[in-house]
Amino acid sequence: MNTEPSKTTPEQAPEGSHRKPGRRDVLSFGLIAAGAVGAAGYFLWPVLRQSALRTPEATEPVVISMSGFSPNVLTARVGEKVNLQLVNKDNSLHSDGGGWHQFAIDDLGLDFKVAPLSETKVSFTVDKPGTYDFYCGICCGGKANPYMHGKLVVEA
Ligand SMILES: [Cu+2]
Repeated sequence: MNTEPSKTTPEQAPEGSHRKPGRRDVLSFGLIAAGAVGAAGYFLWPVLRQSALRTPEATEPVVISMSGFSPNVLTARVGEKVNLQLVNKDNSLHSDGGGWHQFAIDDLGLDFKVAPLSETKVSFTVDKPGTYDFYCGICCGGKANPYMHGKLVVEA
């Protein structure tokens, strides 16, 4: 009969590896989870707050500011003229880009710039269906800033 009190044997895991999660573990898990959710939200927010527009013939206002494009999803049809009124609500006191904004689509060779507190009408036609990324590369980290992007969906 073995009456020895239990002793650590080589097969047993070293002390500590099987401990129950303490307050610190729960806390750091919470912080990591909150950070992950926050980061996901940061990158998803431009997608989640998407508001689609539009009718092809009308001139649609697209307001551009430091917080992005509104609306940030545009739809059009192949071969139909897309008419946009780009509205820049920021003034020239913005140190980041001097208040200028841009509406650029690399794949279509489009690059429109809008001066501070001004508007400009632009139009273009797309002859290939697809989803095109538009962006402003002037302010707030430029193209790398997920807020300064939108998409143009062109249907056949
Ligand atoms: Cu901008």
